[in-house]
Parts: sequence; C-alpha cells; structure tokens
Amino acid sequence: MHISAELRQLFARANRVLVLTGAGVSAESGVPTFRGGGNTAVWKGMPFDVISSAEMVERDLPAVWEWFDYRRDFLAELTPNPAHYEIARWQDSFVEFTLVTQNIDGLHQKAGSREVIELHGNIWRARCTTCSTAYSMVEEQRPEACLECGDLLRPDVVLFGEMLPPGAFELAAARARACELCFVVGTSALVYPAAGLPEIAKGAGAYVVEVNPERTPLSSLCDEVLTGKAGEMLPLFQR
Ligand code: BV8
Ligand code: ZN
Repeated sequence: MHISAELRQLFARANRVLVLTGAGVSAESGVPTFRGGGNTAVWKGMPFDVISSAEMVERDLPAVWEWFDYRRDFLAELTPNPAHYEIARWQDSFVEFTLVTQNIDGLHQKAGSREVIELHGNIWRARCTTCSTAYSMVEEQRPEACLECGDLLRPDVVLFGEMLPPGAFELAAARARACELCFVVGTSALVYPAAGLPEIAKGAGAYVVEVNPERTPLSSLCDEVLTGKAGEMLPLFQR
C-alpha cells in the first residue's frame, strides 16, 4: 500500500492532528465489528441498533445489561493491536494530537492513549439512571443499585436516540476544525454525529486520510484512501 510523498511530508511536519476511530481499529484484536462482511450484528434476533437503543433501556433494562455483560466478558480476554499502540505513540509526537473514538471497548486506553474523547461512552462503566453517579466495572462488579440514591444502574454508553456525553462532540468538532491532518480509521461512517467530524475537518482545510480495507461513504471526500488493515497501515507512518 503506497503512502504519498505529500502525506509523508505532512505527517512529518504537522502540528495539529486528529484521529477518529471505529470498530475496525479493534478488529485485529478480535472485537467483532458491527457491519462486517455485509451483515449487521444481531443479538437474540435483535439488530444491534435495537438492543442498543434508549427505547430498550425503558422497555427491558435487564436485556440491555445481558447484551453489554456478554460483550464486556468477551472484551476482557482481548488486548490492543499494533494500530492502538501506534496511535498511542502519536499522542506525544504532535503539538496538538486528538483521539476521538466511537468504540466503547477501552482498548485505546489499554494501549496507553490518554485523554481519549469517547463519543459513545465506555463499556467498563455503569451509571445511575437518576443521579448519573458513575461506577467502574474494571476491577469490581457493579452494585445492584445506586449507592447514592438507590435507583437502577445502566451501562454508561450512548445508545441510539441518546445525546452524546456533554461537551464531547463540541470538543471533537473544535479540534476537527483546527487540525491540519485528519485520519479516519476503521469506521463505516454511518452513525451521526460522529461521521460528521471528517466533513468538518475537510471543510476547514484539513488533509483527510481514510484507513479501511473497504470503501465507505466518506472515501470520496478523503484526500487519500489507504486500503488495508489499520494494524498494518498505521505502523508505516514514522515520525
Ligand atoms: C444522537 C454504543 C441526538 C453502543 C453506538 C443523522 C442522520 C441519520 C440518523 C441520525 C442522524 N443523527 C442522529 C441519527 C440517529 C443515529 C444514527 O446515526 N443512526 C444511523 C444508524 C443512521 N444517531 C444517534 O442516535 C446518536 N445520537 O444523534 O442524539 C438525538 C437525540 C435524540 C433524538 C434525535 C437525535 C447516537 C449514536 C451512538 C449509538 N451508540 N455505540 C454499542 O456499542 O452498542 S454506535 C456504534 O455503531 C459504534 O459506536 C459506532 O458508532 C457504530 C458502528 O460503526 P463503526 O464503529 O464504524 O463499525 P462498523 O462495523 O459499522 O464498521 C467497521 C468498519 O471498519 C468497516 O468500514 C470495515 O470495513 C472496517 N474495518 C474492518 N476491519 C478493519 C477495518 N478498518 C481498519 N482495519 C481493520 N482491520
Ligand atoms: Zn443514583
């Protein structure tokens, strides 16, 4: 896979870089993507954007917990791959580096990335449905109910039809407007408002690079498309 001389130079000289990732960056770690091989992830007969919806939390919170408990147990065995480690290395290589992810798996942080803007929350946290007190599930089990107000806990992830964490998208959009170089890694770019970030970067004059084995609705907007796996492509960038 050829990386243009223009991109190599820009990568060598850039000060402000933004990376947006999706499920594809975790694929080489064994995390199933949502839309791989033409079909969409299904849980107990429900497409993932049904079980992962605000409406389902209202209707059947135990079913939502079952879905995320299954995924969390699955994730517990998995480790970051070279794509995560390369991105973690980049954070100290630029004046302003921003990592924005749609992933809830926490693998970027496991690889050493700090200040990750998690647009869709994190599967290793629970939060109270009433007072929003958050509980980590990394080491310990979640309590049956909120220790502050006694109300039910839910996964601390953003479900379809729900607003993103306060300020998360606004910060990501501001960084996208300011960046010179924007990498879009492993996303099908179908879920909004996340998929709008590369458009914002492009609109503000950034050089936009897509890393994906398949074309996406974003490919035609990109200045350069690197067709391949993130774990193989990203380590080719030396700074
Ligand atoms: C909201 C957490 C305001 C839960 C997730 C505008 C237009 C149309 C619809 C909307 C719109 N605005 C809002 C909507 C509705 C909706 C939406 O976008 N729907 C889509 C389906 C059309 N958006 C929302 O609901 C958002 N909230 O807008 O709030 C609001 C509020 C009230 C009322 C109205 C508006 C919230 C969306 C967040 C939902 N939560 N995740 C969970 O994980 O279960 S979304 C979840 O799905 C992921 O986080 C991610 O965002 C998305 C999956 O996409 P990808 O990560 O890209 O994964 P995918 O499998 O699709 O693709 C993988 C890619 O990797 C592929 O291209 C593949 O080729 C590539 N790949 C594979 N292997 C590799 C690779 N790439 C590199 N290397 C490899 N090795
Ligand atoms: Zn509470």
